Amino acid sequence: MTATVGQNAPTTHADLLAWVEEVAALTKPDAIRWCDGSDAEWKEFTDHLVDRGIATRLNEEAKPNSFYFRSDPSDVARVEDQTFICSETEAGAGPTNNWAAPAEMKQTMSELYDGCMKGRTMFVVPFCMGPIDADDPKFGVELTDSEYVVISMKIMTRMGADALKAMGDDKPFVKCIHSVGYPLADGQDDVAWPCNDTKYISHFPETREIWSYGSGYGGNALLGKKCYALRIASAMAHDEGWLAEHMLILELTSPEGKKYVVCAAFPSACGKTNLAMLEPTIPGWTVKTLGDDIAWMRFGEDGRLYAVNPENGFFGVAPGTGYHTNPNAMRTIEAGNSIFTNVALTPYGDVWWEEMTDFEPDSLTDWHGKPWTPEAEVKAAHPNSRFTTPISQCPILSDDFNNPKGVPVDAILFGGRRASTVPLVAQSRDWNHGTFMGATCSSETTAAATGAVGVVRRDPMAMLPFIGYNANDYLQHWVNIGENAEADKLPKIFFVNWFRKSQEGKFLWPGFGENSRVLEWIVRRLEGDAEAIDTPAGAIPAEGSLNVEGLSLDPAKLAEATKFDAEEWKKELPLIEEWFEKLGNVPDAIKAELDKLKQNLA
Ligand code: SAT
Ligand code: MN
Repeated sequence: MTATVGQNAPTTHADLLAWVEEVAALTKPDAIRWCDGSDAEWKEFTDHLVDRGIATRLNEEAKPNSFYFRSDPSDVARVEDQTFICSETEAGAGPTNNWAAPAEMKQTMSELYDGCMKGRTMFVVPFCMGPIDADDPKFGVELTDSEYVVISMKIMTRMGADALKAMGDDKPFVKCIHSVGYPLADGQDDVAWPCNDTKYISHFPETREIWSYGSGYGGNALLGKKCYALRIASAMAHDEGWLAEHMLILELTSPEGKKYVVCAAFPSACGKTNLAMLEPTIPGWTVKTLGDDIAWMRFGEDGRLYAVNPENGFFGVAPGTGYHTNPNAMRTIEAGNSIFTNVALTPYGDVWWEEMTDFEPDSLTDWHGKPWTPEAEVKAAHPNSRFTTPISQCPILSDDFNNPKGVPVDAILFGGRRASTVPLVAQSRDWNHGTFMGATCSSETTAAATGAVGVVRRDPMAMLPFIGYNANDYLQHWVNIGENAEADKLPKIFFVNWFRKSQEGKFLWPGFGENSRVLEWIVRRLEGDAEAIDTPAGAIPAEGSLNVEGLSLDPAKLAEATKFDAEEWKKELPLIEEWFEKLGNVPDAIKAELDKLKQNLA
């Protein structure tokens, strides 16, 4: 084993070699394979997966070079109960994360890892989050026993030989260990989706390590994504003075040809991927996308914040994605080279999911592998079924996607799904008020999740499950970023709510492409040429300042969608207070914003 690691390894990085050897000694794989991320390797792995019946090759005409997987029905989403921040102290993980002492968690997981890769190959997957030619590239290496993970990492990150080469002999990297937890005895047949009932997704923020066990799915297993690019990176960002955020990045060009960059954070089920790839309905405006999920924002030499998308692909929720909601996502997928998980399969060898088309196909194979017809009482695709697709295929990808310096951010949006209270758009007075908007970010639960519908949940900066340290320290970090920067160079912060409803329970605002009108108002505000009314909740569009030309919307509805209602906000106060009590140690600067809100409402 030692010889395999040392002599055939395509690197002389001593720390990496020693760690691979150590993990192999513990997990005891049959073989070790260093992955180079090449197309030949993709072909070899996907052929092998198809030959063993683990993946289905989709029809080449419909989805070239694309593959379909069905997970174990129990392994379909992130497992937040089993996700841990193992900081040195419990306070380090804060009131919003599960905590375990690092040594104890390592003991527990080492027992699970002992021999867990028997009968399998351990793949060594070097990757870089963000452009490899960045000033300070952020490397990682994932050791995994899942080929599904390897091919997914090829789509989602800059993975393979180039990343390994750039790591040189001694560049630091995040050590990511992943096992599905399903060793194979001699001669034992594999299953289509190996996993284990016992699952742990553990993060060690101080030592920049991630240990994952028992799941093959998405954010539990593709460790570059939420685990690294948000939880570990948020801890790095805290130490290094930047921001790692759960935000899309889009570039908006006005009819005058001026470019603006907007980053936006939304809790799940608010249409974040759709906004990232929006097709504006207003003439002369264009949107290009840089990312749909994660933004790393660092200060440039000019004192402005520059955003980079650390990822290299989209891992999007399939149901609800169609030509009517997100044509650019559809075009990205159609180019092929993609992976589909837990969607439905058509007799033609293509994929389908709810709301992809405005009709339901006559017959499908559902995500359980069972025959399905429109009469069926179950959904054909799992609500959290996914497409994994290269961002380079997105027809509206920004030219700056690979720019190692990133793009200067003009505006930050926080959003949520609220039937009442929160206006369509409001601009914060300043950075701390904007941070308060982010800290109190809330959304109503939808039928997509289990539990009661319509319950308001707080989700600070849409980061609740992704803050890799104490949430109060995270909010303080946002305040510090504002204190250490020149106010006029910082992005302006806005709050948006596409989901306000009338008394009759109907959406007041049409949403989707029409949200470009709100983006227009936002950039007009940046230019100082859109009129607003100051309210305790921020500056909202003055009558006539939101461009509704060509939109057939009842003016009374528009007024209701955009209005500030003091009575509604008075009811919001105790909810915010309750949330701050839960957090326990909210920064003074943010508490001061709550006091201001109270005074202004009185
Ligand atoms: O599974 S992921 O964490 O990658 C996606 C999500 O749940 O937001
Ligand atoms: Mn996300």
